[in-house]
Amino acid sequence: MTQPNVVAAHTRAGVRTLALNRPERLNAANDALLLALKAELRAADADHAVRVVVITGAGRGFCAGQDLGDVSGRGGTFSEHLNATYNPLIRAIRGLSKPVITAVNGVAAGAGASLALSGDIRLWAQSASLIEVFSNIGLVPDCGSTWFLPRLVGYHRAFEMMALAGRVRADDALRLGLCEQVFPDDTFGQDVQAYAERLAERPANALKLTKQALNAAMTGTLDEALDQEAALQQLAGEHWEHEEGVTAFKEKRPAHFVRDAL
Ligand code: LHQ
Repeated sequence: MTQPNVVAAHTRAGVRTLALNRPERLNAANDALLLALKAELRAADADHAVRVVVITGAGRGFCAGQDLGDVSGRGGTFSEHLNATYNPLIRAIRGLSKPVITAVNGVAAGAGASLALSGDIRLWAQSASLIEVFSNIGLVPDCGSTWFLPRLVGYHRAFEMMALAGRVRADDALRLGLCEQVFPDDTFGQDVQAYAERLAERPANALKLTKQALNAAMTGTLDEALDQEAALQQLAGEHWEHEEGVTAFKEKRPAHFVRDAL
């Protein structure tokens, strides 16, 4: 069962918000938090009322990475730890059939930085920041940072960020493509909810297939992408969302993509 004390969940207007909830540790991750977050993601994926998932942090931090007070004595090797907890979580986010927004309300460090980058849409508060902090403690970046970051900023800038563990602030993050939007701190929660609700009104099936296509295209060839697009377009074209979109266009009215069944 999910422990509500480590991940707080609520749903409004098709948007399920999952707030990492260890604010006194800047939401540093322990096993309970990681397992709870993964369980919440699985539940959100299965729930037809949920059209968008938001991951954010309670308090002034987003996520300070692995809880360093929880490492020694936990048993297992580093790679076992990653394979058992963090990696399934990152895979769950990338594989979720619904858009995931990472709403970065404060500092995102280490595995927390990877988590911040893993969303389909990344929204930042003005005071948020990201630190590839791993080298400060003699570790290599994990949880997908070595995959996400060079694709966003190129090899050289990624290496510099990882080697020097500098803090990237919101304006630079926007310029570098680490986030899509920056909102003021004092309206961040409302702005994220409004953005997510706008996304929730989009055609869910088309977005699911788009996410699938983009994820595959990130590692494939043009030939593979063309084949994949043709296959997925067939599925999209047979879905009621397509008919609704075309009908709405012809009738010069907004399309209505929210129905009980997908
Ligand atoms: C924390 C943490 C934290 C515990 C802040 N743990 N308490 C690693 C190992 C194994 C396998 C899996 O993968 C990984 C991946 C990783 O994530 S490695 C990276 C681990 N994270 C870090 O090294 C970050 C450590 N934290 C910091 O560098 C700073 O706290 C940052 C830059 C995040 C924020 O600095 P400040 O805004 O100045 O806050 P603070 O340092 O005062 O922290 C506030 C409190 O949170 C403080 O507790 P206290 O009781 O003194 O108020 C910190 O001890 C605690 N905290 N991060 N990761």
